[in-house]
Amino acid sequence: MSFTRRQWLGASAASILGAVTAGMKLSPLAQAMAATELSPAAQLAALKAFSGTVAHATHYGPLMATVQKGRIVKIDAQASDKMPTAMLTEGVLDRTYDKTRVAGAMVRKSYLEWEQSGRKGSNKPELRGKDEWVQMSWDTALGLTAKAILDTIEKYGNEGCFSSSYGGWSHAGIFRPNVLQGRFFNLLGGSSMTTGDYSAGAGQIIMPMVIGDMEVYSAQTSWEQLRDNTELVVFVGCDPDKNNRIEYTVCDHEMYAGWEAIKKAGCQFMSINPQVTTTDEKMGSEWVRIIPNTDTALFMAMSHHLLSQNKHNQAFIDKYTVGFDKYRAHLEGKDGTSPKTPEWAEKITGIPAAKIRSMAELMQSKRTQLCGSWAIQRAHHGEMPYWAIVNFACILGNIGLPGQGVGFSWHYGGGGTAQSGGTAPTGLSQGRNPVKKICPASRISEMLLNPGKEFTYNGSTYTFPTVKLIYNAGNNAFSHQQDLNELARAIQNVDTIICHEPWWNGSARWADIVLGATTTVERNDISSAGTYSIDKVYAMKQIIAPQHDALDDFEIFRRLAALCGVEYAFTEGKTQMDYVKIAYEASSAAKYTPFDKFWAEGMARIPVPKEAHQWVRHGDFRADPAKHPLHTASGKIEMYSSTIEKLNIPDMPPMPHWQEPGEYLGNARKGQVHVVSPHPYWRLHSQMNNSERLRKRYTVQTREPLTISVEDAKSYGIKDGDLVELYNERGAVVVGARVSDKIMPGVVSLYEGAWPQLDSKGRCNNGLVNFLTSSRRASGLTQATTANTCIASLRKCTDADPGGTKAFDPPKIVKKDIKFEESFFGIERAAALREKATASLTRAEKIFYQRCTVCHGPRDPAQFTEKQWQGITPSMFQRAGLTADEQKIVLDFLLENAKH
Ligand SMILES: Nc1nc2c(c(=O)[nH]1)N[C@H]1C(S)=C(S)[C@@H](COP(=O)(O)OP(=O)(O)OC[C@H]3O[C@@H](n4cnc5c(=O)[nH]c(N)nc54)[C@H](O)[C@@H]3O)O[C@H]1N2
Ligand SMILES: Nc1nc2c(c(=O)[nH]1)N[C@H]1C(S)=C(S)[C@@H](COP(=O)(O)OP(=O)(O)OC[C@H]3O[C@@H](n4cnc5c(=O)[nH]c(N)nc54)[C@H](O)[C@@H]3O)O[C@H]1N2
Ligand SMILES: [Mo]
Repeated sequence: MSFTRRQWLGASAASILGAVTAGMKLSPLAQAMAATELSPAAQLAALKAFSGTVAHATHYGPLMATVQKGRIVKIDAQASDKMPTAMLTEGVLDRTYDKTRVAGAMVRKSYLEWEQSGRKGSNKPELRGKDEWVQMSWDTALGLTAKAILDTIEKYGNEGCFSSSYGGWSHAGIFRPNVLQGRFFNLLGGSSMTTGDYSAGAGQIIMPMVIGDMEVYSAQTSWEQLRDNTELVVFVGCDPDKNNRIEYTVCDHEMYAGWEAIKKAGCQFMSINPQVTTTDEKMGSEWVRIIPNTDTALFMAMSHHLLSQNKHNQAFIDKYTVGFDKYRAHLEGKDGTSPKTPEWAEKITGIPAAKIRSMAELMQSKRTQLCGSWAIQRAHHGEMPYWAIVNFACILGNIGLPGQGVGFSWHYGGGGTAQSGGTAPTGLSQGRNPVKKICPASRISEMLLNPGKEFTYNGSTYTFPTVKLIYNAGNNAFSHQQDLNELARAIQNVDTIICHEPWWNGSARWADIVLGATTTVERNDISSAGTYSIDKVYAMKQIIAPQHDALDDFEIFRRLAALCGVEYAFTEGKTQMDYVKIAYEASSAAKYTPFDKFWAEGMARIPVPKEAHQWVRHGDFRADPAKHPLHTASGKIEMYSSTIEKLNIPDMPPMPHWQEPGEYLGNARKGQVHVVSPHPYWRLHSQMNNSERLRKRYTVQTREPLTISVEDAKSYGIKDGDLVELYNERGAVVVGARVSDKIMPGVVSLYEGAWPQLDSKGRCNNGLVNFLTSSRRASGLTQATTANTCIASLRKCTDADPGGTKAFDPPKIVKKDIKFEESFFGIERAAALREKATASLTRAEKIFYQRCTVCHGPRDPAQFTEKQWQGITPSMFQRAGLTADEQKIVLDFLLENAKH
C-alpha cells in the first residue's frame, strides 16, 4: 500500500511539463505520456512549482485557473459559460484552501479505542458529531476500513453493509465516488443500496404509470418552440433561473438566452408558488400565492371548472387517454366525495374561487405550457399534484402540441435546450450487485430503526436489511436526510460509518472513519455539458497537487481493492488518465476532435442538428398514438390507473385525489408556519457553505437566512436581521430573518444544505433545515422524501450562543502513529468473497451494468415492469450511447428479468 506511481499518472501534463521540461513543445497527449514516466516525487514537485493557467470544469461552470507556484490565485469562467456565477469564481477557490479541509485519514477517537480493545464494550456512537479525531497513516486507516467491511460481511452478510451514496453531486466527472464505491463493493459481493433519489422520488415512480416516462429526467420541448408558439407559461413551483445555476454535468448556462427570447416574443408568465422566485422577477410572472402542498386541489378545481363550462377537449380525451369518466365522476362528486369546485379548492389552497376560474379559463384560451417543479412532489402525497397536473393538461387537450402541454424538467439540466443526440463520456461501471436489499432514498432512518421490517415500493414488497456499516462517498447524508435528530439516533444502531470527504461537514463529523478526499481541481477527469443537450465535452484537468495528505477517491478505492485482492478487477490495469481517454474516445465529440486537441483546448463540441431546435415533448405520441404508444399499461395517458387500483395501497388512490398532508397550514396550530426548503441560490446543497466570500452574500448574523413575510415578522415582533428560532417536536434551528414581501404570510423559506453545528441548547446554530423536516414518506407506492411537508413554530431568538456559527471550525484532531499487526485486519477473509463475486456476466448484463449504471446505482431489472422499462430506457440508452444492437440486447435482458 505504499505511495504508488499510479496515483500520479493522471497528473496534469501541462502543469508538470511546464516545469520539468521547460521549453519543450510536445502535444498535450505526448506530455501526458511523458509525465507518466516521471517519478511520483518529481510529478509532485512539478505540480507544486507550476505557474500558468489550467482549464477545468465543474457543476458550477467551466473555469480557467491562474496558478502561481502551485497555488490557485484566481479563477475565471471560460468563454463558453454564458452566465458565470460567484460559486465558480469564488466558491471553488475558497473551498479548496478552506480550513475545513480533511487533511488525510481520520478515525474517531472512541471508535479507534474500541478497535484497539478488540471491539469490546461500546464505540460510543452517541459521541458522533462531538468526538475528537485521530489522524493516522493511510495504511492503518484503510486497514481499519477493510476490517470493518469484512467484520460486517462475516457477521451480517454483504447486506449488512449499506451504501448511502445514492447520488453523484460531488463533482461533474466520471470518477464519481458513488460509482467507484459501487464498483469496489460489487467486486466483494455487493452491498445493500439506496434506490431512487431525493430529487424526484415520487415523480419517477408515478409518472411512468400515468404517462409512460419518468418525465422528471426527460428532455423538454425546445425553447424555440415556446418562443414561436407559447402564449402562457405556467410555473408550478418551478424556478429555472435558480435551479439551472448548476448542473449534474458542467453548467455553462446556455438556458438564459432561451428564456429571454421567450419573454421577448411576448409570452405571458404565471407562477403558482408560495414565494416569488428570481425566475419570476426576470420573466415578470404574475404571482399566484398557494398554500404549500395544495397544488392537487388547485388543478382538480380548475379541471372541474372547465368541465362545468364544457370547455374540456373531449376529442383529445377520447383519442389519447383512458379513465376520464372515473376521474370526472370523482371531480364532480358523483362517487360520494365532495365536488371539487373552485369554492372547495379556495378553502384548501387559499386562492379565491373566482381566481381559480379565471386561471383555468386563461390556460384554456391561450397556448399554454405547464412547468412543474420537483419541489411540489417532495411532499406528503407528492404523487398527486403531478397526476392532477397531467390530467388537467389532458382536459386542456394540449399535450404534444408545439410549445404547449406539460413538462417536469424545465428547471433542470437546461431543460428546453436542443439535444445533440450524442453520447457523453462515461466512466467505470459499477458491475452487478448480487445483494437485492434496497432502501428507498429518504427511508434510511426507518431502515436503521426497523431491521427486517416489510415495506412496499413501486408495487413490490421488500424487507429492510440489518445494517451495521454505512459507506458514504460523495454524498452528504448527514445533511440531505430529513429529521436529522432521528437519523442521529438511528445511526447509533450502526457499528461503523465510513465517509470519503474533502471537508469536515455533517457527514464527516457524524462518521467513524473519514478518508480525506482530494477535490475536483486536484485530479484529472472529464465531463460533458448540458444534461439534455450533450453539446460539449469538457476537460477537467488537474490544477494543483492534492492538498495536505488527501487522496483521490479512485486511489482510495484502488488501495482498498488492493488490500482485498481485487485491485486488477477494480482498475483493469488502467490509470485514471487511461479512463479519461477511453471515455473521450467513446463520446460523440471524438468524431470531430482528436483527444490531444480536446485536452489542450479544454473543450470539444458535439454538433446539435437543426431539427433538434424544433423538438416537441410527446410530439410523436400526439402525431400518431398507434405508432408511438406511451409505455403505460394502456399505451395512453392514464387519468385513472387500473394498475394502481390493483396494487391496493391504502394511501395511493388510483387517480388524483386530494389527501390532506400530515402537516400543512390547513391542520397547523395557530401561529405555526409552513417551512419550505428549496435548493440554495448560492450553493449546490451543502457544497460551498464553507466559502466565506459566498457566505458574506447571504448570511444574517453568520447564520442561514430565513425568508419571512412582512406580516408574520410584524406579528412575531421580528425585524430584518434579527435572529429567529424555528422549532418543532423534531428539532430547532437558529437562523437570521430576511423580511420580505415576496413570500406569503404563513410560509417561511429556508434553503437546504447549511452545515450542522449544535449549540449549547441542542439547536442547529447554523440553520440546517433538516433538523426540522419530517421523515414521513410520500406514500406506500414511492416511499419518497416529503421534505417540503413541514410545520414549525418560531420566535425571536434572544438566547443564541455568543460568537455566531461555529459550523466551520474544524474538529479537534490529534496526529498519532498508530500501528496494528497485519493479521489484526483479517484481510484474508476477502478471498472467499472475491471468488463468489466474480461469476461471469452475460453480454447483456455487461452492457447494462457497465453503460447504464454510471449515473445512479444499478437498478435490479426486477424492480420495474416490462412497460416501465420500455418507458425508462429510451432516454437512458441515448445518453449512454448504446447502438441499436446493444439496445436490443439490453432491453431483451431487462424485459426477461422484469417484474411480472
Ligand atoms: N429539506 C430538504 N432536504 C433535501 C432537499 C430539499 O429540497 N429539502 N433536497 C434533497 C435533494 S433533491 C438532494 S439531491 C439531496 C442532496 O444531497 P447531497 O447529494 O448529499 O448533497 P451535496 O451537499 O451536494 O453532497 C455532495 C457531497 O460530496 C462532497 N464532495 C465534493 N467533491 C467531492 C469529491 O471529489 N470526493 C468526495 N468523496 N466527496 C466530494 C461534498 O463535500 C458533499 O458532502 O438533498 C436532499 N435533501
Ligand atoms: N442553485 C442550485 N440549483 C439546483 C440545486 C442546488 O442545490 N442549487 N439542486 C439541484 C437538484 S439536486 C434538484 S433535485 C433540483 C430541485 O428542483 P426543485 O425541487 O424544483 O426546486 P426547489 O428549489 O426545491 O423549489 C422550487 C420552488 O418550489 C416552491 N415550492 C415549495 N413547495 C411548494 C408547493 O407546495 N407548491 C408550489 N406550487 N410551490 C412550492 C418553492 O417556493 C421554490 O420556489 O434543483 C437542482 N438545481
Ligand atoms: Mo436532487
